[in-house]
Amino acid sequence: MLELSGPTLQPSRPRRSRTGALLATGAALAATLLGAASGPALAVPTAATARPVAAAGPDIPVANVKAHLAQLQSIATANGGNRAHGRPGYKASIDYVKSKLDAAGFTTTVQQFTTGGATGYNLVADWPGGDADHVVFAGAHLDSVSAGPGINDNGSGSAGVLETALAVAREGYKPAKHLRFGWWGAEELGMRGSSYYVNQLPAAERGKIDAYLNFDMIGSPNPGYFVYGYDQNLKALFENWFATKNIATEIDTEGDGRSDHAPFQRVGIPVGGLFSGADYRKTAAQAQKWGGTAGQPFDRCYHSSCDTSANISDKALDTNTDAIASAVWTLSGGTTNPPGGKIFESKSQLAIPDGGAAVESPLTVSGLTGNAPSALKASVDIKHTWRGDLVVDLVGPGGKAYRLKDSSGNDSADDVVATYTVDASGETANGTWKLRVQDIAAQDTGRIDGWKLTF
Ligand code: DTR
Ligand code: CA
Ligand code: ZN
Ligand code: ZN
Repeated sequence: MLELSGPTLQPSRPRRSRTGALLATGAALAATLLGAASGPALAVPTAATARPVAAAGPDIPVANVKAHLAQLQSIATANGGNRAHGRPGYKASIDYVKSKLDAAGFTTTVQQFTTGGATGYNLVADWPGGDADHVVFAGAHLDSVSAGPGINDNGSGSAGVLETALAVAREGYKPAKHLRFGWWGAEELGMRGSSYYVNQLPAAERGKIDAYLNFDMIGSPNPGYFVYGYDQNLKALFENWFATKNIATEIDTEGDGRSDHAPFQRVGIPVGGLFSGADYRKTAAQAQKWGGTAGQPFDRCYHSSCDTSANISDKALDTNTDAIASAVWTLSGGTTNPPGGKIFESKSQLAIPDGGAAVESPLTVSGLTGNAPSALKASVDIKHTWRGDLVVDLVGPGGKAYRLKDSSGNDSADDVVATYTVDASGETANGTWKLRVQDIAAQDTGRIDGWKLTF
């Protein structure tokens, strides 16, 4: 008996009559096999109408946000200690953020302008799709002061907005409204970059922006939780989110006109945003509700050389970034497909080499959002004598193999017609899935007749 090295080597088995094997019907076999899976034998769920559900924002891993801050710190360190307008560290910061967005599939635009005798750069990134007449816009200034690396002011806001944008791509999110993200230059000179952007924007385009959300200092080491109070709906959106986290908020009264929301507000665009505090001192009452140190500034390194990657409250950064994601998802009105509604099927036949290499039957999944469900159903129809020869795997778009069936040398029954349930929540739903089958023992042969996935 020729055995191949493979998933598991089968002990030699006595030859059996090819016609003498007990042939069970597919349904009875599936009933037998479904001990390995859940759900009724061969029950193929009807394609229930997918009921869109409001998509809540994902939790943004703060480690990802801090990784961006580490990059911005490295950039400042390599460029004279800052990322200020007109200095090489700023352009390097723009290049970093742009590279991440380009790789994630955003349409990016770098807008040049001149101020203070130097060239400045704005970076605007559009997520393809959504209603172009209704734009949800989130932004942050990317420049620092020349005195330091500007990790809290405003690497924190820039990184929080960046990671939210990357999460949109990672989740394959399909917003109803169009999503746009911006990183502004020369804010420290007086909102020069964002002012240039708004001034250059035709009135018709300004009218399409339903909301501009600004994030300037969201990781202050002695943090407060301040919400912009200019637009009542956007204020309430953030206040309600923080209330679900049992975090009391205050209205930001320090920042009036002091960041990049101001140019948008001046032309009548609804603005909102978050702020964790700068050089003002935390009161005893604020320390009572937020923790931290009363009598000390929210950020003692504001506009100083010590505004480094050590000058960050991870908790404030994490909480505020999750708030950004929630606001972006909520305002853009996207949906995700509920599990159990969408079926993708391959009816292609594929011969399985006898005692040979594994074969793979591909199946393209598209039009879904987010990740696959934790109870993804894979239904297979494999005609093959002596099914004990077969090893069957589901391979996700990311390349991970999920074992559906091991070889079982003495299992002399024919055919594998079964539905398996796998936790594929680590995979994106969209992409090319594969059914991988290997016959690891010579003599008995067969083919894949078809297979399907139910999300
Ligand atoms: N203008 C921002 C920081 C900032 C935003 N709101 C306030 C209020 C009080 C002091 C500073 C700020 C900057 O310096 O980049
Ligand atoms: Ca988080
Ligand atoms: Zn500043
Ligand atoms: Zn700032």
